Amino acid sequence: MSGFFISFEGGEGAGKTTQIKAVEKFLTEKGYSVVVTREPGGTYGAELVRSVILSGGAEQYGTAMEAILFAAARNDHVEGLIRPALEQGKVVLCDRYIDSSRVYQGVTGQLEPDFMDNLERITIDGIKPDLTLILDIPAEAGLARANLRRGNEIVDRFEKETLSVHEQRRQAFLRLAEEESERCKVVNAAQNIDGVSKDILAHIDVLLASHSPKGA
Ligand code: Z5A
Repeated sequence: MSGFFISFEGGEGAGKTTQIKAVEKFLTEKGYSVVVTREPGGTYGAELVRSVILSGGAEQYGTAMEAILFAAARNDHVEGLIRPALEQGKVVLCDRYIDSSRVYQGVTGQLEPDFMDNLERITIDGIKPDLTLILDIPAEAGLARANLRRGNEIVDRFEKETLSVHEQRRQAFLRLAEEESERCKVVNAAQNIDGVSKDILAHIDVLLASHSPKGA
């Protein structure tokens, strides 16, 4: 693998999509070939699964089934888009990845750690991010941003959950960052957009200093 893989994680409205655009511009200007993608989704099949899950269509089958659907979408995404892009020396910027499954299905979905670990191992087959940026913001503030942006559109399967569940997820992301501190960097996402970008780009500079993809 000669490219880089960077994932962006955090709760609703943390600013992942906004910051990915800034990072894409920064890296493209430096001459990197950048692929922006998201989960669930990123390939034709995974986008189909996305609409089933986020509409709430799979909720009736239980959390384990939803975890399996996220994993199926992820496997298609990894093999159809992420692995080939990394092999071509590209930089992949992904809006959510394994840590979202660990937090949403594993922690707040209360699925067995062994089940989650095995599912992840089989699904990603070695494709782990080089850097994961965890955008941290109090759940209430993130939801307020997401609500403002959504306007009259209906809330999705996960947004509709209680504030306390959203806050548990925030704490779970922070614990994960402590457990995998080499890979995961926490960024204060409650700052203004430029302040968040500045902190993110500082982490990316460190990554660039230690790697040099073929495509650059
Ligand atoms: N999910 C899961 O359960 N398991 C999994 O394995 C995976 C996912 C992969 C996908 O939702 C859902 O699937 C997600 C988890 C679950 N739960 N939900 N809901 P999604 O992709 O549709 O949505 P999201 O990932 O939660 O993203 P989001 O709500 O769109 O938030 P965001 O991308 O982090 O934020 P944004 O769109 O960049 O910004 C939101 C608004 O805030 C927007 O108007 C911005 O202009 C504004 N903004 C952004 N940054 C700032 C700052 N710094 N200050 C002020 N305003 C800002």
